[in-house]
Amino acid sequence: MSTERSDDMEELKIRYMRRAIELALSAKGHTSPNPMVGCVVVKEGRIISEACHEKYGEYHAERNALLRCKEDTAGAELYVTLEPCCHYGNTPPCTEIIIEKGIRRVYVGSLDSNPLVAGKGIEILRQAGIQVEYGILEEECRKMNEIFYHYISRNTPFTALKYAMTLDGKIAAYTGDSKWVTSEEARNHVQQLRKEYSGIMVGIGTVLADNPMLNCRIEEGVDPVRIICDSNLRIPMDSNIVKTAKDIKTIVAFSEADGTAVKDLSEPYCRPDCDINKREKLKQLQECGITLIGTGREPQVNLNVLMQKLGEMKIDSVIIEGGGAVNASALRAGIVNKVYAYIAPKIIMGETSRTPVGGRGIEFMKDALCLKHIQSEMIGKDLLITGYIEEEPMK
Ligand code: AOF
Ligand code: ZN
Repeated sequence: MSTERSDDMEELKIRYMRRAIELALSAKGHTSPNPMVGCVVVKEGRIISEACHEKYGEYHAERNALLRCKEDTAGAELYVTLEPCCHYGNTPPCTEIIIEKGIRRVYVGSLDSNPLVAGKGIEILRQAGIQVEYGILEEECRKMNEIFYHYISRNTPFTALKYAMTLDGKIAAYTGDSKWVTSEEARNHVQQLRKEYSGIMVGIGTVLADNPMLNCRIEEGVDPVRIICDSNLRIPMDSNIVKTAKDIKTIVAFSEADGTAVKDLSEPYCRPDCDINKREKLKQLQECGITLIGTGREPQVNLNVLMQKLGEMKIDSVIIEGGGAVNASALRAGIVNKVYAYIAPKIIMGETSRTPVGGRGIEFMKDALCLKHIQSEMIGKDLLITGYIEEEPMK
């Protein structure tokens, strides 16, 4: 084959995979805890069908594309952003329908690290005489499913810390006024993130100070599960969170220090030495539709225990939106994987004005948490810096 021709083919593969990625991303916020996957079927240099995995529990991208195809698929090529599955889950294996429909060649973006698949999907296709090539736009395919790749191998949520601060590192004026640090564009960007993450977590301090809703206020948005870290059950019964808990799934995580314990949602949910007020508060919160998670007898919510429990509840990702105390605890506990820092070109001064991460802090610069794979972009007038943290608790 001439070099020119093979260059053209490489270009085509990239073009079709790019289209498959686009399709995958169109289902953002609807597939959790499954990955986003897109698929394109090509015959004689023409796309004859395309689809994505639209919703958790429903058909996968390949099955959708092949079933919806109006033309004969025999001898066609299939582009898919993730290795086709070969197991019976909510749906039958994609490898089966790919073989059945006479596909000649399969191009895969990234391998699936679900232990039920992990290379076996490709092997089965090859055994059936189908040519398989993988690794096309691999990095992009992996990155778009960073939540899935984390969750499938650890069973705890992929966790991001998000904050917005001024150029001099403050999240509010000394009076506590924080409306607004960043521009409308940046705040809309945060709404998009809320659609991508299954859970949103704040500390009780934020609930008491701002009385937030923590919902997703964009068109076709999906509300994340709200998670409040409230060691001593201080959340007001008339707060927006409690008042809307019947409509938006809400979890309150608390400390079982004085004998409180929630085993399940039926009584008795307290140990005999539980403080009577706490017992009453738990009952009231439960009646409002709130799920209660006790994380052990330490005085503060144990974030590692909480993450395990959230993982068991199929919450594959959490975005932490402060305040400073929870942010610091999360970093100390080593549960933060990614940071989104929005920086507004404003200077507000004030020694006592609050900063995004509180806590005791570190003693020496050499102990700083360092981020890697840093990226930056302007969102309107504000700068967004993202980066990843090694999964190790701080000393
Ligand atoms: C694919 N194409 O579009 C997706 C795949 O419970 P199930 O049946 O939905 O299976 C979920 C698993 O299947 C998920 O963990 C991942 O390994 C794979 N997802 N595979 O071939 C798709 N969404
Ligand atoms: Zn599948």
